[in-house]
Amino acid sequence: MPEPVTSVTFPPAFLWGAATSAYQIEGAVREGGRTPSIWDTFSRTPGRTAGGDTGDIAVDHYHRYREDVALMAELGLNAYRFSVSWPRVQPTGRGPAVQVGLDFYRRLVDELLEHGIRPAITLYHWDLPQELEDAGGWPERDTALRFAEYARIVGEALGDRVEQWITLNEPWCSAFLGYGSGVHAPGRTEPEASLRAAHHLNLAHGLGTSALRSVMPARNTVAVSLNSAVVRAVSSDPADLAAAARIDDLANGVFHGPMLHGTYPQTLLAATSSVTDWSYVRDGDLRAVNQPLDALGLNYYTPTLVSAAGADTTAPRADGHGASAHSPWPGAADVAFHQTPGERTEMGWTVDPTGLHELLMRYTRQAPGLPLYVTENGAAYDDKPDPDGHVHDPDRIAYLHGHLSAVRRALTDGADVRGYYLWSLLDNFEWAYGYGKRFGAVYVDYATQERTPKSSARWYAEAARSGALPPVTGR
Ligand code: IFM
Repeated sequence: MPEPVTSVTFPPAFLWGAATSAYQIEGAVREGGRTPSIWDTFSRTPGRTAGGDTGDIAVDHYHRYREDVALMAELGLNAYRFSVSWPRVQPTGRGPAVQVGLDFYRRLVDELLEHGIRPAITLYHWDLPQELEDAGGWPERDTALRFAEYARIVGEALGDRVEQWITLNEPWCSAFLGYGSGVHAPGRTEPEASLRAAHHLNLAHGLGTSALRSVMPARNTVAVSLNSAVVRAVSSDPADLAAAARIDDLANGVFHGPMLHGTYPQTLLAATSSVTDWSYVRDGDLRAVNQPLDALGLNYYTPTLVSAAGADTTAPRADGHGASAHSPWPGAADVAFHQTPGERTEMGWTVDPTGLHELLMRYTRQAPGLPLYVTENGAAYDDKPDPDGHVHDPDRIAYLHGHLSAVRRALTDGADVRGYYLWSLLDNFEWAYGYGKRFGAVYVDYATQERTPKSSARWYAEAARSGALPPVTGR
């Protein structure tokens, strides 16, 4: 249900953006000296992605970036969050950069700036160079050191023209879907390795932040984008509350603990002690991870509902992170996941804007004074053009209205939210789901690569233009 419109409008400086990531949109995987990332390898492995889909062509943004920037300008967006492909810039994950790769991003940034759109760079959105995975991947400490070198290279090349920087996107997915449940690249199912990966992603964030700051103008900002979970218990039974606290540690505390407070939660260390001894956390690591941040990025889609494993509940079981015989939650075999009641998107994720408000207020309390950005929020629906070629997506409009209303309510309640990036600008490669799930505000015909703004894109453009939310129509 959309929240009622109030008289509160968004601040004039609010960023109305859209987000994408390199492997999901660029294509051109063999051009300019780019080498395979773990997602190239994973998606080419039979059975790993729906329909065997890969990002080989994706939506061909590498060749069509000018058209895509023009589209953003036409929609009146004033910010664009994209990621740099590590194997396009530093193919082996070590050593000197490839100029052609850096030049692509320089051209993209210049095009954005010419159109008055503020670029925000994410350095790592899951496309680890395959050579680094062959050397052990994120469970290995060296990968964090390699990331810092890569961060310095990109910071040096683009720090003069890009002010907003994000080290990692959703490290939870990299660690626990990549090395735990295996539904993401590299597809490993090793609980101990997933916790090692989490620590080395934290270290990469800290070392990368320092590397960026050592080469960039002081005015630039550095943040991280976390998919912090809004974890709710099915009841106030102490066992269910304990299950929720356990998942909160594994989804949130494992990253924001060291990043914001310089420590892992004691409860996390205790709950995972049968899986790992955490001996890879070396002296000085937590200080290195705990760099002061300029902002925090939050990605939100749906809340997470849990109970104690044996709880007597009728809520259907699902954790929303894809089918696997292996759990992405190390040390939490005694927790059960449930489908939150209510309307769902094409991903099966429940639409619940109250979770976004809760998340923004949580970090307002937990990190007072730290500016917040919603760096991803959006929904997949089964969009299709009508006979006239128009794509009407009133459900997405309602989703955006509900979630932007929640942002606005958080602003009223004192959260310092500076901007919102809709996921996603374009329909694109939705990882293990392939091209079957459409998150774009702009429809892409994958056969012709033709772009058609959906009605939600027009709705969002009007919100960006006016700084207030138009009503939801057409449902
Ligand atoms: O498509 C992804 C994105 O890459 C990371 N956050 C969630 C999105 C939707 O699943």
